[in-house]
Amino acid sequence: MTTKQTKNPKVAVPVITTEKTPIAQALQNHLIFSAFKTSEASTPRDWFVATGHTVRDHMVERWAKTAEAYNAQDPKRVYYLSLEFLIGRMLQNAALNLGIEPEVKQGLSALGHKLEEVVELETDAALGNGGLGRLAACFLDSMASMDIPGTGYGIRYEYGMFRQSISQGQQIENPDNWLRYGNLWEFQRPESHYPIKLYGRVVEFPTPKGTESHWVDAESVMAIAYDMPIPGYNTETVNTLRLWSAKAAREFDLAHFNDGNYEKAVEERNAYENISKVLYPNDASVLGRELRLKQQYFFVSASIQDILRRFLSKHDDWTVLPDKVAIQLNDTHPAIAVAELMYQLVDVHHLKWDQAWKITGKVFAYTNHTLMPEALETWAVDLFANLLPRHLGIIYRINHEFLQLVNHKFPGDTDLLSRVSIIDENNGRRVRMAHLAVIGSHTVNGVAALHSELLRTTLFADFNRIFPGKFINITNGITPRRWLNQCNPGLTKLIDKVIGPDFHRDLSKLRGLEALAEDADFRKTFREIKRSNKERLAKRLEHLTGVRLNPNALFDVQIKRIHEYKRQLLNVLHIITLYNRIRSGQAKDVTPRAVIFGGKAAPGYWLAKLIIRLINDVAAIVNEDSAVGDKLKVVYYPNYEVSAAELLFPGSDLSEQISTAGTEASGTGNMKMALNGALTIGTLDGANVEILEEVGKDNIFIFGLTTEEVAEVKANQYNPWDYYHGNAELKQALDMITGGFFSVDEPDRYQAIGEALLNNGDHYLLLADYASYIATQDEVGKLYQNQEEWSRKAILNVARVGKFSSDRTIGEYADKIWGVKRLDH
Ligand code: 62N
Repeated sequence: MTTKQTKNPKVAVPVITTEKTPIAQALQNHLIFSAFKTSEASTPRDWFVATGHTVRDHMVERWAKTAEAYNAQDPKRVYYLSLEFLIGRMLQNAALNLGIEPEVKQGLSALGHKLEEVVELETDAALGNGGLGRLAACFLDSMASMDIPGTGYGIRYEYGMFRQSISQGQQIENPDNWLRYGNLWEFQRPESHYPIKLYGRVVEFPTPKGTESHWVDAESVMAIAYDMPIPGYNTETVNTLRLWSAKAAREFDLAHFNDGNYEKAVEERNAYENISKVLYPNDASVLGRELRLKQQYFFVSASIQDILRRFLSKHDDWTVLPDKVAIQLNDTHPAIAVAELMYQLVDVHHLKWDQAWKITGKVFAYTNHTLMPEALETWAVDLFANLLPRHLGIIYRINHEFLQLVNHKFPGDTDLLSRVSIIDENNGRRVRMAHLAVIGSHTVNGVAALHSELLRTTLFADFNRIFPGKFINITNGITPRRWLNQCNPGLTKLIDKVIGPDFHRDLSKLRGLEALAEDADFRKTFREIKRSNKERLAKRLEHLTGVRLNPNALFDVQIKRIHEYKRQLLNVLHIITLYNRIRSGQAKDVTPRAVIFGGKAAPGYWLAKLIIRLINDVAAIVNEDSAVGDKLKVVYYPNYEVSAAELLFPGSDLSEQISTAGTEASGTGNMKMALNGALTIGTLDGANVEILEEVGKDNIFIFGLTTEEVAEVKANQYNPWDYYHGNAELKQALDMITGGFFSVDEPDRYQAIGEALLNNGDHYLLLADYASYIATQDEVGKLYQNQEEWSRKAILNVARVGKFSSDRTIGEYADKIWGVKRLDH
């Protein structure tokens, strides 16, 4: 028992700490006091509630202490602004990070329950699309684990990423009502709320000190904070993810209510509260909808107000702000923050423009995640002017001063001015958010070495001349807690046993495994673990799809969002090629393969949905063909999400990372696969390049054109027909798709795929890379027949990918961008 002083204590109130309560006891108490059930009446979900509360109690004590320590030490803090945090489930991760997983397991088992079953009852928090959102979640874990004072800011979407089901081979989208049964991990903070202005107009007032701008006649919506604890691994630190929810400033319009017009009375309220209703499920092309800009401004304005309130509670000198606050922009989605900080400093706190701009430029840094032109956010000036009139004015002034600077540095280069302007004048006047982010930030980083180099030489080449040194690389990483410890306990225990626990703090220590690749006994144990992970996966797949996989087959896995550039279709062409070889008797001793796909298509991305349908149509034919048997199976894992990934990565043998060189910024699934002992078949794209550097060329299967070669082929009038006519297997596979072999009831179903690949220029060069891919897949199949060699290489992969821990990544952000230090407890 400890004694805690409250502000005005009449008596000192003793606080009973969780240390004193055995976990089994706490579980039973919570079953009664939190789930309100007796043991006899309890359902499995009640045990989830009891377990969640028990683990949560251990977290909140440390959470409060962390907040106190930050408050007392007032260190520089980092704020990670992101429209997406794809955190998945919390229970097991929290228990693991807090170091109480074994006790929770024991406690449950003493009461007749299994932790593995209890954790399955938690709904994923799917507040993100894919890699970008998951990266944000890994970063939160690493910041907490490294005692870095870091806070995430985002939106508490009422509906997260849609849930995918597959019906007659096609994707069906269902709403993700993740809060239906409540959320154990969130704490509403009604005291932390801010008004957010929208619409209205700007009036200019002359004052003795110059003109003042006032944003007037604006509408207002409230942002209410919900906090989620982020426990560090093996440390006392528990950081915070603060998510904003929209609430109408008044419940409803009483005038309408009194008139008896009840619908009208709640309509307006609903319109405001829709701001935090649902995550946009587009992950590669921007729609330009007003509601999306509202979401962006809503969470950015609330976050900046919150950050400044915290700063002002300790300081009154604004020049100190950059010594206390670092703000990271996760892509351009929160880039309006640059204008919002200027608005707060100049209009609300009355700083001079020049001083405010100096401060702003020292606070922000921006991470770019894509080179794809269709994913670069721009807003029509008219839409912007209507919703955020004052911010458009601020952006115009930022732009004006920036263009003056450019003109001074490169006099007379008017083309350059129009290329770098924040306003694109060539497509009906649009605000380019990436330009605002670059100009308003002191540092801009790409997410893998190749990607960062391409940023400097292509997308941001002009800016790199204007701001030399601003553009750096920080290669992505993944948290080893979730992506090794938690999802692969068998492998983790084995590693613990042979090299000791140091790798938990420093993943590069996995290098200690290298020598064991030569040890036949070790290889055997390693294979047995992989085998049991594959059995676990096969069991789930059979339950979900009815397709039964042979765990002896090579599990060939491609799990990621569906996109033309990621080239799931190239994988399909390989499957059809194998199928044709088997049917024609050319594949007598082919390696049995199970090809597994998973991933969602954006609901409006018609061709991506057609690709899903093709995969399922091909699967239906191949899986039913008695001439094929166990040699080839194809399955689609429905509703790929974080919790599914935790099952899929450990159960994979082959990692498909086959995007066209120069298109995938980094990839992070590639890292998760290698860490769990899968070999990669991949192009020299994104972080694959660095995985190759780490594991060595003998332990990875690289194929296809390089980025330079892609550019060259495209410059020399690439003609996919040449490849089609030049390769009989390719021609046969494509003809089967377009000729209706896999869609007899509707022979034209896949015409559009033929069009994209042959008549529309095959933008992602599938045909150019086909032969190289097939030849490399043949080598993969051959190697798999030598299980000793295969496991030797797989072990070397595990041993050599320690670089890709997000702890390393966050260490680099902390040193090179944020200037923040680890906190002492
Ligand atoms: C991924 F603005 N990006 C990269 F609405 N984007 O593709 C991957 F259109 O290579 C990286 O490894 C990963 O980031 C982490 O750096 C990504 O996931 C999105 O999800 C996204 C979401 C919305 C938009 C654009 C992109 C929008």
